[in-house]
Order: sequence, then C-alpha cells, then structure tokens
Amino acid sequence: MQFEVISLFPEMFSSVLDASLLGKAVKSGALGVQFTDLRRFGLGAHQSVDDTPYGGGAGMVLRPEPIISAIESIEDARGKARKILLTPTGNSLTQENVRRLAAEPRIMLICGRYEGFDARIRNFVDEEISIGDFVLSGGELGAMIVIDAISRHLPGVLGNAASTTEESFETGLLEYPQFTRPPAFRDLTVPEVLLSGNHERIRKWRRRESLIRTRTHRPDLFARITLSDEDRKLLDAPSESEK
Ligand code: 9D3
Repeated sequence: MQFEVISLFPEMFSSVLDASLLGKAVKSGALGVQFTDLRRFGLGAHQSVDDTPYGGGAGMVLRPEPIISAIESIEDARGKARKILLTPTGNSLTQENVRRLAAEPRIMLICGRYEGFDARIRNFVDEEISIGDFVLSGGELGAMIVIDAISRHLPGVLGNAASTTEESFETGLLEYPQFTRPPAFRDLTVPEVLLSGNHERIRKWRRRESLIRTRTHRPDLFARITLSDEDRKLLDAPSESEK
C-alpha cells in the first residue's frame, strides 16, 4: 500500500511510522508513505495556505488552490490515488471502512489545520473521514490512525493473519479479558478456569466474558449480534465465582 500524505506538519508522522509494527511494514516494503508539505504550494511571497472565512466568524479556513495544486502535482508525478479528506464532518472510520480501504493500491490522505477547509475542496476528493466525535487540532493524528488501522490488513504486516479477523469489531463482540504470569499479583488472582487446561471450559468462559462485556459496555454492538443457543445458556449461567 502506498500512502500519499498532504500536511502542513509532515514531521508529526515520523515517530509513529518509525515505531514497532509500522516501522517493520515500511522496512519490508509492504507500506510506503510519501509526504507533501502543503506550504510548498502556498500562494504569494508568504506561501499562504489559509484566509478568513467569507461571511465572518472566528479563525482561518484553508484555501482551495494550494490543496488542489498539491493533489494534482502528486497524481501527475506518481499516479492516481483514492483521495481522502480528514475532517470532523466526514463519515466515521469503522473497521468495515478500514477493510475496504486496505484493498486500494494507493491512498491520499489530506490533512487540514485551522478551522477547516473551503467547501469547494470536497469536489476534488473521493471521500471524507472523521475518526470520532471529538475535536482535534488538525487531520494529522487522524491520518496516522487511518494508516495504522489499514496497515494491519496488508499482506505480510501482521505475522498472524488470524489476529485481524479474531479481533473485536471483526467478530462484533468485545474481547475477553486476558491474563499472563504471575498467577497472583497483590491480591488479584487469575481465574482458575484459565489454569485448568480444560480447553472447552476455557472457550465457554471466554465467550461468556465477551458477551457480558459487550452487553454492558457496548449495547449498540450487542443489539446487532445474533445469539446462538449456547450464547443464551452462557448468559443465563452463574459466573465462575458464583458456583
Ligand atoms: C468541530 C469544530 N469546527 C467547528 C468550528 C472547527 C474545527 C476544529 C478542528 C474544524 C477542524 C478541526 C481540525 N480537525 C480535524 O482536522 C479532524 C478531525 C477532528 O477534529 N475530529 C475527528 N476526526 C477528525 S479528522 C480531521
């Protein structure tokens, strides 16, 4: 996957792309990220990229010309890409969107700053994405999240292909609690079932924990799953500690 990033702050990306999984993906060639500093396409002696909003209001808005020049320059040099504008008014980033985008060969991520974009920029992109209902200072952190989430789906990036499909949001359930050594930490012990070696008991315990956690913390996800007969039994059963 080749990403093209347009940003006024490309230096923000270096630590994220150098670290861990993404660093390895870049080294292996599975992931490539090229940066274009929007300032290069700024207008006039001051390479201006923003201006005050027509109709008044606080703050500054990104002008269309620098962004459209940057998009056209990148596509002329390196070919077409799926063009995504990071904006708080975009469609929510979901695991379904992540999977869909992971099948693209090239993605352009356009990061804004200030109070937003001139609305005419929308006519030059394929989609608009928000990473959630909170206000960021710009699109860069959103773009990094998009790159991270998509990269996990690229061939050869995660050693273990099962780990992407078994995760929550792919199964529609939150994950069960995990434990490792030591068996007792302070006064907190690992559930006995996990030390039992009984794989059927362990499977049922994990399924029940996932179901209960999802029902409690994410009723929206819980409403969308179809419970099996076993699931209903597990939810009715007393917990390990009540037995
Ligand atoms: C919602 C606030 N806006 C109304 C005055 C102004 C505004 C504030 C901050 C517009 C853009 C931004 C910068 N945010 C992003 O570029 C952004 C973002 C976000 O703020 N939340 C969730 N996802 C994203 S993706 C890009």
